[in-house]
Amino acid sequence: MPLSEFRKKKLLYVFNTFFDFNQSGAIDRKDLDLAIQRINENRGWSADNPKAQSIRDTLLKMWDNLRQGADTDQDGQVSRDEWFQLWEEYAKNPSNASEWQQDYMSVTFQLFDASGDKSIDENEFCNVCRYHGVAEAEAREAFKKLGVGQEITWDKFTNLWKQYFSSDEPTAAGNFIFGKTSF
Ligand SMILES: [Ca+2]
Ligand SMILES: [Ca+2]
Repeated sequence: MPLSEFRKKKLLYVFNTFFDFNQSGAIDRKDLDLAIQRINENRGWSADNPKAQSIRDTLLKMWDNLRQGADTDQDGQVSRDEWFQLWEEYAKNPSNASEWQQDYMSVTFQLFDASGDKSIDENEFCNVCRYHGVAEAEAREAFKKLGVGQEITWDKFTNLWKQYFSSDEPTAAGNFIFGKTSF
């Protein structure tokens, strides 16, 4: 089954908001450096903070794996079409995610979970969404639509995350995991 327009919109939202930071239309090393800079700003970390270094190492490894798995034409960047192909492959069997996808899911959880207690509460969720340009009211609405109660545990998160990247169902709770309520 080809990628639906709905899923393409969700994929483009993540591509534009969380990966292609310099809006060049592709993901490359420059975006990664910007991402690291933004995380440090958001958390108030200096570049030599051990947590900053740990996230930096994780993201660098993720970038290498993403490039290996998705940069089909090997031009050093991941285009939108290459991004779509990556997730089209994923959706065929979400329980068999690549190492990159598993790392990405776990890093996303860590970014939301600012306090590091393995649970994301509404304020943590809204803070990260707001930082990426989602209005606070929309992020709070999205949190409600996730249907998780007070907090997103790792188990709930993994289910919602899978839905975001594989579901064609417009009312699936997982569609709201990045704070957007419509696409
Ligand atoms: Ca870019
Ligand atoms: Ca490429």
